[in-house]
Amino acid sequence: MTPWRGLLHEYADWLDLRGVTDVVTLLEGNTPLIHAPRLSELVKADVWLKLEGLNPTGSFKDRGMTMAITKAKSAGATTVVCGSTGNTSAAAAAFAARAGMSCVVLVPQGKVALGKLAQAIVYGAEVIQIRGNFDRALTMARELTQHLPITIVNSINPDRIEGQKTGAFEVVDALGDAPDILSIPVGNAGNISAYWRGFTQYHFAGVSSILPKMWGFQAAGAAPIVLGHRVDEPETIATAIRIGNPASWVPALEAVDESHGAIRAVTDDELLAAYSFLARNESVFCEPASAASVAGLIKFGVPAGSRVVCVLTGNGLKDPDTAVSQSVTPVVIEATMDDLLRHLQ
Ligand code: AN7
Repeated sequence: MTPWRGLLHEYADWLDLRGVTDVVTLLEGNTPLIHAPRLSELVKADVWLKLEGLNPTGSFKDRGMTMAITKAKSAGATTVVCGSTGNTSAAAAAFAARAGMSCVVLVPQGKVALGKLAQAIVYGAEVIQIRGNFDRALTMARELTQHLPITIVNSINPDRIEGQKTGAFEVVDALGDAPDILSIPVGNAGNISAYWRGFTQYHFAGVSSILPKMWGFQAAGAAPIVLGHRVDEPETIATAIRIGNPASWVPALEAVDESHGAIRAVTDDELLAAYSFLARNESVFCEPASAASVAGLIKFGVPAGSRVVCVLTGNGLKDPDTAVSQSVTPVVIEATMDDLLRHLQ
């Protein structure tokens, strides 16, 4: 077996690699698709989990970033920028460092999970916290490209979506066909659009016999697509998807319409219940936003016996504050066997 060479090499025949001279990769992709026996039993379906938290920077963003940074570098760019709720900035910082490029990230002050902020800083990006939310950060990142010679690597950059569609390829490659339902958290709505592109591309090339229904889930406090209007002050514990005006709103709706899917909302309580369920029952520690895909299945149910893939977009270690604050604080005892036995009895 030849070792995994990263997405741009492995899926070269399926990607638009025009103009690419030098591939920037951290050997992203090839993430596990694991069966979820307890969740399957709970929802009476055959549920699988795509562990995107096992990418090099701990989220699915690496798929789009290998492509975006590769293309930017090939085009001669030396600096990239993104607005981010955290994961995009971690991935941009890492791939930019690998490419020898500078990276500027704009993040909402106080609303980025600690691990993600740490990543962007340690990878050497210029991290700027703004007194505003993600939507404002994205607007500023876009505007910055008018003032400085800098390439934007948010998902409004088409190279991002092109790279992220490989998630769908891997699902089909692992299962031997597309699932009946693909369940996925929705924030800026790039990933649901990217998966749909991947599934349709494979299907029309004859690789899969079916197309999945695309089920997207937003956090109830940040659910513009569900509500049908922009949310000016989005709020949710799942800071990754604390987004009120998704850039890929239109393609996401197309994916849902064409696939006969839906975008619905789950509350923070529902999402946190799914987050704990996954950790305790499937030994999968994802970040809160990722659990929206599972919370949605539990809340709305699925047709009996269907095959479902939930995309768990990011690693639970990214957000230690939520993990700890949502759990019982570990007890402290004297360092004696008496105390230990007393506590355990
Ligand atoms: C873990 O990092 O928007 O619907 O700036 O980090 O494609 O936006 C992150 C989004 C889901 C939503 N799960 O995906 C960012 C950012 C996790 C995420 C989403 C994000 P999109």
